[in-house]
Amino acid sequence: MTDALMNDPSTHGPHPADPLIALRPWEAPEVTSWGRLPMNAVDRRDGALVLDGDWRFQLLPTPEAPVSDRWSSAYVPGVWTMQDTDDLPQYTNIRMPYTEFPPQSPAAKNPTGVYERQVDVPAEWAGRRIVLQVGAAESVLLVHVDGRPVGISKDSHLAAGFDLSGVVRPGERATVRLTVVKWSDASHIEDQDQWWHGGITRSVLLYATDPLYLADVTVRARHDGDLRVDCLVRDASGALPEGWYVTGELDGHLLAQDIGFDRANEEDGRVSDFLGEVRLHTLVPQVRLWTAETPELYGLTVRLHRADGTIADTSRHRVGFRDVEIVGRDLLINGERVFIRGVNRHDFHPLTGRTVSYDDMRADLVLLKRFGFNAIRTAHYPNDPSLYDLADELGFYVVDEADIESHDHAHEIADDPRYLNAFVDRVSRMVLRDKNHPSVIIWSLGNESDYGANHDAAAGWVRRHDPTRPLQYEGAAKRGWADPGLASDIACPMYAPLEECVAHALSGVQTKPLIQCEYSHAMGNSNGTLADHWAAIEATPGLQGGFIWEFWDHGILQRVTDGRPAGRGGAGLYDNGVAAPGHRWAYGGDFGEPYHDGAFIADGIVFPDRTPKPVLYEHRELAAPVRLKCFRHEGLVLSNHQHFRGLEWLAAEWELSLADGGTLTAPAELPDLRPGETAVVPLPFELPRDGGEAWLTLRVRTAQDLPWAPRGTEVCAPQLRLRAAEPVEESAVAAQVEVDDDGLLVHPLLTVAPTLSLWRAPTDNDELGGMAARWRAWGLDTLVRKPVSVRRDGMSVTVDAEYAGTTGVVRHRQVFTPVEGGLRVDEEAELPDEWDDVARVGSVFETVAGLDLLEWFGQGPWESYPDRSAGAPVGHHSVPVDALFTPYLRPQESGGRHGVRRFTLSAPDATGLAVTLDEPRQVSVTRYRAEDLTAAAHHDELVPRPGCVVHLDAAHRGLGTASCGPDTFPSYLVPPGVHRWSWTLRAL
Ligand code: IPT
Repeated sequence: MTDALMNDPSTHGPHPADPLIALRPWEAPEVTSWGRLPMNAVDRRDGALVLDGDWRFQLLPTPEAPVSDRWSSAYVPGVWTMQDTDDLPQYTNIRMPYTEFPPQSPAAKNPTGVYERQVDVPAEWAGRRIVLQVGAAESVLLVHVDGRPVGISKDSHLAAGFDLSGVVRPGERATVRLTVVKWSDASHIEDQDQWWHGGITRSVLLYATDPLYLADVTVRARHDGDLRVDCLVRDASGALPEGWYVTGELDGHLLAQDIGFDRANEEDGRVSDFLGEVRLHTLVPQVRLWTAETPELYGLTVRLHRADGTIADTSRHRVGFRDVEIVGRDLLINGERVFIRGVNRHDFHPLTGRTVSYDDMRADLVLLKRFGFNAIRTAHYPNDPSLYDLADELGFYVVDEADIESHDHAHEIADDPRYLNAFVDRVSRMVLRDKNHPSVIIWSLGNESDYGANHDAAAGWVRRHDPTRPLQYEGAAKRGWADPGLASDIACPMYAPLEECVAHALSGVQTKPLIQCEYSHAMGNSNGTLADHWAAIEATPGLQGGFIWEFWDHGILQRVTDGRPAGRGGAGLYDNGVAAPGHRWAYGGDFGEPYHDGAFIADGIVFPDRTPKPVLYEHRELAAPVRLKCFRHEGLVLSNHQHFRGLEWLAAEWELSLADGGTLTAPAELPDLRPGETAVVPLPFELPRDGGEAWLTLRVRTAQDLPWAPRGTEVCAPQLRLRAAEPVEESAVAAQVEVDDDGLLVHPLLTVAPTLSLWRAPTDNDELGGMAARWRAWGLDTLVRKPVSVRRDGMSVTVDAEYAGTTGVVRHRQVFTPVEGGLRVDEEAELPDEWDDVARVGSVFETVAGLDLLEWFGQGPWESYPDRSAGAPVGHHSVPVDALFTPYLRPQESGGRHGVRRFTLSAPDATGLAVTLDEPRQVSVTRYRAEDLTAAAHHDELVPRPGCVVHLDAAHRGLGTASCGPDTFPSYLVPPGVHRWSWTLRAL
């Protein structure tokens, strides 16, 4: 290639002779980069030219296809798969979207985006070192400036810097071309369970430094106040000038140069001047420690001076003093064994696909804080840099995970020497970028990539470079939770059955903290048994928590009309978890992908618009910083269940809920308790003699405005039962109960009479766990009712019926008895022994239209199920019927309320019906029959019925997490045999 050709910005390229193309770096795993600057922890965002915005763009069918002069435009940062190209998002979990073996990619179809724009290089930058930084590009980035090849980078989730000092001229205009190849050798190690995209997903910057610059700053801040700052100084000329020096200042307090460090390096007599290394040091007296509960940060400024004292470069850091260590089988933060209440988080957005703004990330973390989370695993790659700043500031423990997942070809790649570079490159660059964040407490080598020599190589690098943090890797841990020789300091299984975890902790052979890297799979209506997990974790030394899978439902906002992603224009076209009319949340297959993994991408604790799912309230309660226990008759026992702080940041109020007497409140004084301490406090209320069942709740709220919650935000609501319900006998009165010839109740408020239901619209857990298939095989979804006899016995009518499935018959009896103001229904169903695990046993009926408000006494107000009800306190609740339903992306059983004692369903004019149950029961009131939900694939396909579909369940199966992980526990199953339940129905 001639110089003239290379320098001509108008050249249509990449020219075939372009070395960046000719080398075919997209199928060379050994090539992780070329011309790329070393990663470091100096933040250059301040003062940089931000090159975000519309770039000239064209999408080529392959990287070698000629670039034409037909440009469209694309927004940077952004993926082209969400921006009106023909290359649409595709979702696969484990399998690669193509059949080529690593390191190959599809030769004939490899979408390649060419981004180009002019940049005016500021004239003031004359004499300075000029760097282009591409925040992230997937999966291979090729950089040209003015037609000249500048560099190559791989790793779709880390930035790449390129020195343009000799390439661009200050005061002149340069043409920057970023070519992004979608499929490459690197795709095989970026096979994470998420949408496949192509593009530039984080900001592009151009910045300048003095020729003499801080190449890196490494901060070590220990919990004894010891602060060490290692600085790496470089000069663009290669040789360092004479006389430079570095100063540091921590919140106004000057750091000293560590002479010992200089002396230790003195051997060749030239020390720091030659090596460009210098260490600053200080000891901070009475240091305020950083923890997730107390995210205390100090401001550090590092200045690099020229010999004449003038400042050549400055780097600012926020420092958190804290220690992480493993002692025995405990992970300790500042010497304390902490519980890890974590979640796995992807960089996801329903409009951009992958690009997340600072405000988005802040909203994610604020929400997690409000719901009691204290930890994040950056599944499965380094997240956007701001995430770590926010985690430092708001208080989260972070497991920082490298961008390595070779799921489909895990075994081949883990030991493939061609990929050795990539493993070490990805892990080391993550560590170099994120090492100064106090929030990062553990490094992770990646996810689901088997275990091989490549992992050990990367682990070796980390252990040497950063001995201050443990590292983990699930693929290694799985070879033996206690084996000290493996590349994991944590036993970090995924979806391990709770009993196995407990058994390991009790076995006497445990050597490492057990913290599940993934557990409690949140797909659809899920997260059953979370409370059982936490009861075991808190009671069992050796267990320290885990990371729920996962934060997001990755539903992409899609226009139903043309099937395309709504993209950035879709802002505001969703509300409360639901897409606006004409739109839906797309999951796998919705973009016509030939291979996909369906709704498995919708497995988060929040909807795609970050609307919380009911499980969050469960989690919030399980993480409660204040707990309440009865203490005989002397009063109540309050405890501080935090690790590091008192209760001074909280305010509380007592609430007494009486089944038959409304709700009383009284101010509460929180005692001064250190972590782990308890105090006995007197009962705040004289319990009235009347009022029936009585529950005492402590509503705990934030006492001041906090960075993550305004004052008054509820933090938890621990509850105790003070008095049980008395059984009520409803005696028969002289009145008529009307049933038709088939024995079906005729009632003016019901459009469909109560019948037996054993079926629920399968949840994702029911489907993927195989339960739904069994239920269908038994015919539970198509039971055929056959009346056997209808007998009048005094005032009562007894209706016997049989419900036939394909493999058995249920005998069902309903006895209707008139009672004061209405009727009582006593029901009995006998299930055959073979039907040993059904979804529910109960009654279902439908009401007239217009009954739009549900008011109940029982658990609530949010959705709850038998194995997910710890966060739904008993009380008087009132919710519009339409708001009871949780709009899971793939319709399924939804909207249930556990522990309901009685309810009314009313119209605005206060007419309606009242139901009283014999015991606290699972109840659901929705606009949909189970069959409506079963038939729909997306929420927008559901057509609400005018009346309400009401289920009253004698027994309802737990939810479990069987879509990926253990099913619910046996105690939450619905057993065969006889079930009995009674209820009364009255008109209001
Ligand atoms: C595990 C993956 O690590 C995670 O990315 C996600 O796919 C999750 O499962 C399920 O949603 S791997 C699985 C094979 C246990």
